[in-house]
Amino acid sequence: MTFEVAPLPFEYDALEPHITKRNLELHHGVHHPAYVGKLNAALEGHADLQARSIEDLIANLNSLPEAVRTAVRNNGGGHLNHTLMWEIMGPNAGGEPTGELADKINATFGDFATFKQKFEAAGAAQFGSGWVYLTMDGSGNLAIETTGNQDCPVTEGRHVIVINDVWEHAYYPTYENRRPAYLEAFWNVVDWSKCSAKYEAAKAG
Ligand code: MN3
Repeated sequence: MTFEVAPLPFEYDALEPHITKRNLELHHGVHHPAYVGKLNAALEGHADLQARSIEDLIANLNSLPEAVRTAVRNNGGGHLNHTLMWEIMGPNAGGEPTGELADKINATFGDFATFKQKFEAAGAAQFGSGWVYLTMDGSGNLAIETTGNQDCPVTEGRHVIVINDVWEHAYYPTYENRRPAYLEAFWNVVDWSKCSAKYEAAKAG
């Protein structure tokens, strides 16, 4: 078995004008598959590792054989991060979270507007390439965090609820160098029902 990029459940032009068709063609059609190709190349001959899920490999990164650990960290991390992001995006999305996730965001950050502001600020402040997340730990605490390159909070035992890519390739075709504009527009493509599903799954462990 080799890892594969799942098709998007919407067309490449479905997120316009927030993310252009060309931007998504490059990001989902070229960048993400490049990570998967390198991951598969690194795991050739490791049938035991190929049989595991990408979440399992990234969660247990530090117990993987040293010969493949860096390749899995970078390219497996790239596969998992992108997969998690596509899963919470959609057309006709945006708005606000509802139910328990909304309550938890309000209790943690004060209100939804403050949460968005802090998430955008964290994404803008991440130096160089990386990611910005809303995560939940094993005790149910929410936090905004960032990683560099393709590191993922799943390695640290946390669950990803909301995720955005701040590598230049994620926004340059639509926004050129204006990362803050992209971070602000991101909310229009977040499908909060999908984020709530991730929250419920995280609660279940
Ligand atoms: Mn990317």
